[in-house]
Amino acid sequence: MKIAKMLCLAVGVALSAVSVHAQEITLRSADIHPDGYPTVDAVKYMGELVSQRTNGRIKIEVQNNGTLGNEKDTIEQTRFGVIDMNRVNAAPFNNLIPETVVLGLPFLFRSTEHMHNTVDGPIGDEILAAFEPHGLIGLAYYDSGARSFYSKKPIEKLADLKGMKVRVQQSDLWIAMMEAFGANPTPMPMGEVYSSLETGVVDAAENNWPSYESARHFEIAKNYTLTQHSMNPEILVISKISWDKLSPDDQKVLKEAAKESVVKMRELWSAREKSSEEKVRAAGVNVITVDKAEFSDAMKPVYDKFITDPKMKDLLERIRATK
Ligand code: GTR
Repeated sequence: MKIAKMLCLAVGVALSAVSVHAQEITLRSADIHPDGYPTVDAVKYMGELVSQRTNGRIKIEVQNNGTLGNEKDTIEQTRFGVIDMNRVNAAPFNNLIPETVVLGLPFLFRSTEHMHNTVDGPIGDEILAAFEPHGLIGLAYYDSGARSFYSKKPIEKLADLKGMKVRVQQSDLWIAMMEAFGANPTPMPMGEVYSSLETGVVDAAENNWPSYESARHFEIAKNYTLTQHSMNPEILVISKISWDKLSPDDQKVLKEAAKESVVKMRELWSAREKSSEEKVRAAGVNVITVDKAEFSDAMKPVYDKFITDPKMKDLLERIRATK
């Protein structure tokens, strides 16, 4: 009788372990971009891989279009486990995680290849590791091209930015950068830029071709000036609270799928950069080329302000030395 009871207990424990193990998990992932934007499709692709590799047990549900809130707010919600995953640009992490600042520094990356070699190697890993003490696990970097100004009045030289009200991302680095360009920075979430341009709260903003196109800012700010002042990448994170609930095997599946989604994203990105550029050019946007040296020469105060301690100096030097 005693043995039978013990057996029953053992079977019960084993069964409950199985059911805990087989529990379905749905990870909600935030993104401000619309359907079809490369960041959105990349995380969906990662979700397909994860679902295949866990026999449908783990799913990623991408809630894009900013339905979960603006980037700064969703970062906080991700830190507290309200949102599981988040694809955000590096900029809104800057004030929280100083290591991310180096990635957005003006005129730092010499080419897409230089940026890839930096984020794909030990420097990229080191910056992702800096997320953990802040309740986030960094999973991957995605491309974001180069950011350039767009404005109602054409910007043809540095002096044209003088006193211009320019929307920037919510980051002290970006505020300092605009001040160094001579502009008047107005930080705000991306979702407010269209109406702010429309009503004259700002005269200009800056972004890559795909965002300029997809957010339809080209309809109001019809001059796009190829300053290409920053190649700040996108970052995919998962809440440490959600991460810690996963088994080491499941964590491995997620990490690998995130890495594979980077390859896919880069293909999607280069195609989208071209199609977005074509679309806005066809819509009659005035594309302006400038003397980039004039703009980059004005950036010394930004480096002086943010690259102060030995750790940041070392990071910067290693990025510069990367091929
Ligand atoms: C886009 C980026 C977004 C957001 C946006 C912005 O290029 O993909 O995550 O940072 O720029 O300017 O707010």
